[in-house]
Amino acid sequence: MTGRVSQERLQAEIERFAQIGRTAEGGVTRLAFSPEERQAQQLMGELLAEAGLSVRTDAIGNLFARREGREADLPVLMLGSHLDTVPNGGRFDGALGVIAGLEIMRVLQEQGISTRHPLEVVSFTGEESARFGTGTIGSRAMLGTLNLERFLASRDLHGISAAEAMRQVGLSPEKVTDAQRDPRQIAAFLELHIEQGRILETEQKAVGIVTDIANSTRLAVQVIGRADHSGTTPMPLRKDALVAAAEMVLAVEERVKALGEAPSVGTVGILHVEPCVMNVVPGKASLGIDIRDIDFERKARVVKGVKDRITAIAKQRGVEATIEVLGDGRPVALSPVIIETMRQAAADLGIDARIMVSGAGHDAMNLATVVPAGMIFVPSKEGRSHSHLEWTDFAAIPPGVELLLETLLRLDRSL
Ligand code: HGY
Ligand code: MN
Ligand code: MN
Repeated sequence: MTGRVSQERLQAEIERFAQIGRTAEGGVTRLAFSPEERQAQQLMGELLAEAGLSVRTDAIGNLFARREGREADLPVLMLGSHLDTVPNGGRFDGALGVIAGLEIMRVLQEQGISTRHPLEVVSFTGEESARFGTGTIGSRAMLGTLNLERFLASRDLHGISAAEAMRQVGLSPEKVTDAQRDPRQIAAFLELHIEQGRILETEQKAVGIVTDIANSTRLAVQVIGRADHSGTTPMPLRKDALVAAAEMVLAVEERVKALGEAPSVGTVGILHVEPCVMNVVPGKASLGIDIRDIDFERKARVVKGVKDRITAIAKQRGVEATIEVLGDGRPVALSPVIIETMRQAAADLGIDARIMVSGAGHDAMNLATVVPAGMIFVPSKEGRSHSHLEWTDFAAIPPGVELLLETLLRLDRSL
């Protein structure tokens, strides 16, 4: 049976949350631990409370809303995603998954449906790595797998540490360990998300059922050359950090293509130059590199190839290069039981589903290491995401939310 969720309500909430951190171009900027993220969490908490749930915020800033079940001592069925975004990002990435949880709670309340398991809607904080170079902060803090010391010391573009950013929005970094939860409290985790790719749109499929989530290796590279006068330094005598870095950027692309396969991707998303003035040969350059794959060993081969090239380029150009590994995530397989439940539910509901992998990282990849986890995708227009042009037709959202609801109800009966 479909037709339970309200497309109008989903659209209204997506448009309402899109106003929090709205940019001039119509995108959204709600960075991790920013006032905008806290404002969105606060509003979501109020709406979930209106839907009858009891709401709390944990020590790292995750929002949890609980709906009691008939068997209170059962572990919770958890669903949700994140409300933070990349700078000038889209209104669907993350927010859709939390708003879908709100919509499902509203439907259960309206239809007087009770469940065996208690349910929890979660909005994890800091899913995007955009601000501090490491992502899925809230879900890893909850699972106790976040390197707290490194995270709290990490700094954003303005030199603000994560600890300071937390204090600025009323959170206490010294209490972050209180966020840890015993995974045995969680029966399963479900996340609805936009695909952020082109497959569903190209193949005209209504939803994606995710089997695996790619994970990333993130490298911070510092290139130290020698700042010199741009007018008086002959070319053969230069130690130009930016030219070396430029060669390294091209080497990332070349090594991924040479050593990887279709799911292998590599991106240099950050490049800083010092002193960044036209009459000085750049003395320093720093790069942020993101390499991903759904195959851990293949990703490791690509990462080694990139590191070797960086070292060779530095040697050849007489500059120094240091490589710091910010993160080295293992790709994750999602729960076969949940995948099968979703596949069967989609067939029964007449929702055209496509089994697929996720090139993007999600909180589900952390939950999946300790509890049964599943993900559902809805189409992204032209695959665009992490851009103000991110779009999903509102009519394309209900099938994903219906499938999420039906999967939740089936897991409630079967787990
Ligand atoms: O970067 C990612 O894959 C996700 O969008 N946070
Ligand atoms: Mn994202
Ligand atoms: Mn996301």
